[in-house]
Amino acid sequence: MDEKLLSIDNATNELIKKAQTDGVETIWDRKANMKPCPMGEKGICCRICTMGPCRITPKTPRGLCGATADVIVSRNFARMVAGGAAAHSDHGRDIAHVLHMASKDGNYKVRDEAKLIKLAKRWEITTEGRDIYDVAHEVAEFALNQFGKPFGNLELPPSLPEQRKKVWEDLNIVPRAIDREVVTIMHSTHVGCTADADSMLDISTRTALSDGWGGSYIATELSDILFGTPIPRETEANLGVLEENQVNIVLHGHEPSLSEMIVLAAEDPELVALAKEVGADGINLAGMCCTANEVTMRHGVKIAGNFAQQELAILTGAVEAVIVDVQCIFPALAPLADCYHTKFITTSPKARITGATHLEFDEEKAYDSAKSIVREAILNFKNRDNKKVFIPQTKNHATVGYSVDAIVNQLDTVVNSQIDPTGTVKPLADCITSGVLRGAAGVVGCNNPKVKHDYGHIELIKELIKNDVIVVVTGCSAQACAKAGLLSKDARRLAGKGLATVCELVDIPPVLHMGSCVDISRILELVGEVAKYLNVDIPQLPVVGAAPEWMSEKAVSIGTYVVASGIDTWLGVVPPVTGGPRVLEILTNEMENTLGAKFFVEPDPVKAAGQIIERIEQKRKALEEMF
Ligand code: SF4
Ligand code: MSK
Repeated sequence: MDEKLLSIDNATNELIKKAQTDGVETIWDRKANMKPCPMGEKGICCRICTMGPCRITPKTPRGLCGATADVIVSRNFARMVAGGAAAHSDHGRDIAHVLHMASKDGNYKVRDEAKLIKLAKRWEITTEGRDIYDVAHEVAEFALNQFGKPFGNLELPPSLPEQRKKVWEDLNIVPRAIDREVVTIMHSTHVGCTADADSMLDISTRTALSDGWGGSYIATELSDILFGTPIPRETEANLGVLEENQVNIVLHGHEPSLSEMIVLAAEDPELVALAKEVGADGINLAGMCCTANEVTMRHGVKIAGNFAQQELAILTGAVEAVIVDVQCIFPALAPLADCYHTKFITTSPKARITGATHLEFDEEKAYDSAKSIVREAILNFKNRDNKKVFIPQTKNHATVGYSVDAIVNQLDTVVNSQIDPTGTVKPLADCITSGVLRGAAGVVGCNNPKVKHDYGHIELIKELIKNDVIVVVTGCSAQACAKAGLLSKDARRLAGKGLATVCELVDIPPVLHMGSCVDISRILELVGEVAKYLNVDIPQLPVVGAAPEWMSEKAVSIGTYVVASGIDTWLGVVPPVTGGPRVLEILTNEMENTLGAKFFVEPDPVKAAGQIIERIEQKRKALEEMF
């Protein structure tokens, strides 16, 4: 591997070169010029009040108010959790509002009635003899109440093992209403409130749990009800999926309420005809970041790339529009789009960006709204400058869409044949207890230019599957795997003997695509169900989490709820907490005593894989003694 290359992905390196030729900048140019603040890196800069900013140094060990390094670091950490939990959960709330407006003749419909009924029963909502949309609206209202109910705790999903709940009860970290938890962090971190790192981290953990087992969980379940529960599908990934003779539209962001409508609109005969009229062969949709995961797992829409590649899509000169909603969108896309013909279209009042074309998506008139957005893209085809076009030829095949239901069904049909389907996680639990699979890893999260693009994800995952650890992926990690061919069934050749045998028998790739960032709730559900089946608590399972290239506040919330769920988590990028010795001690050591899991920080993915395998083997040993 050429050390000077910024990515392990050819398409990315080719387009970084094109950026130089075209005289435009990318995230990597800005990274080269940026001098990170050493205080910020350690988390010891406080801007909470205007007596500061206060920076902790040997000469100034306390802020003006007397806050210590640990107080400042823990407050900064808590605010990252609040930001992440707010983003995920507000996404969940928006989907609940969409379910609330769903109707038989409307734009949004119920696509998975069975899942709706199951959820209604769980929430004790009457289903018998009722119109399915009346049930849907009551389910939506119940979900919306989880955000702001004044009393009581969050309704926790049944996949949460009782033992785990007890741990949270004993630590007093069972989440209450989701908004309340986020607000509690903002209040507690205000000047003059919490000044105790231990307590701040407890509050952070409770808030993160309201995201993972609350807001994100709601986002996933209600999206499945509205848009269908994913099943395995074939697709392709990388910027090579863009087409020279088609109107290329890149869908980027997170919430499927927009992207689902764009998918429908792009098939509208009127718009397909318009595309032909302007000289294109058709309309080609490609996804980016989590929107890519949402639309590929439900429709097989091709994946253009992950987080770090968003500018590169515009750099191909072949994209008529980048349509975005919320989260993970570079403001840099606006000035970059000006250098090409691409229309950069924002659609959400929550994420307006200076320089972008804002076409607000109106959920009340979702289909018409989506059609006008797609029309803008089509009409822009005539402005494409062929001299500026370069579409890399790199793309790979991938199988995507492994929801929990899909995994259970797949195991059932193959392992038990159609004669004796269990409809449970028994076959998976058997593979783990027997040792055919050594364990499982959930590898998730973003790209971060502190790490060679995609290297952190791919090296780690290759090592794990080689050692018979089955891997499930979401977010930008899933797209890295799709591009690297790891989501293809052919990738079995890279797996160890046990994993390869299971993959062969069950007809799955060694790395399973489970969806977007909010769909980490699917991973929690799967792990929770296996633990319940074996009647153990989650930390007893040989299961780990990893975020090798994480960058967002959402990732901080995710890491925290994954650890609090009892799953050891490896971070490939050092979090801004190293300036707080007490905070560091709790996160990387003491949490194991209280929550049964902790954070590990290891930037080298090969070393991280070694540590993960060692940890998994320790847990296996204990588990084998039990069974
Ligand atoms: Fe400084 Fe305290 Fe204000 Fe933070 S809250 S800026 S440490 S005075
Ligand atoms: S999109 S949070 S860059 S995974 Fe969910 Fe990707 Fe990270 Fe955004």
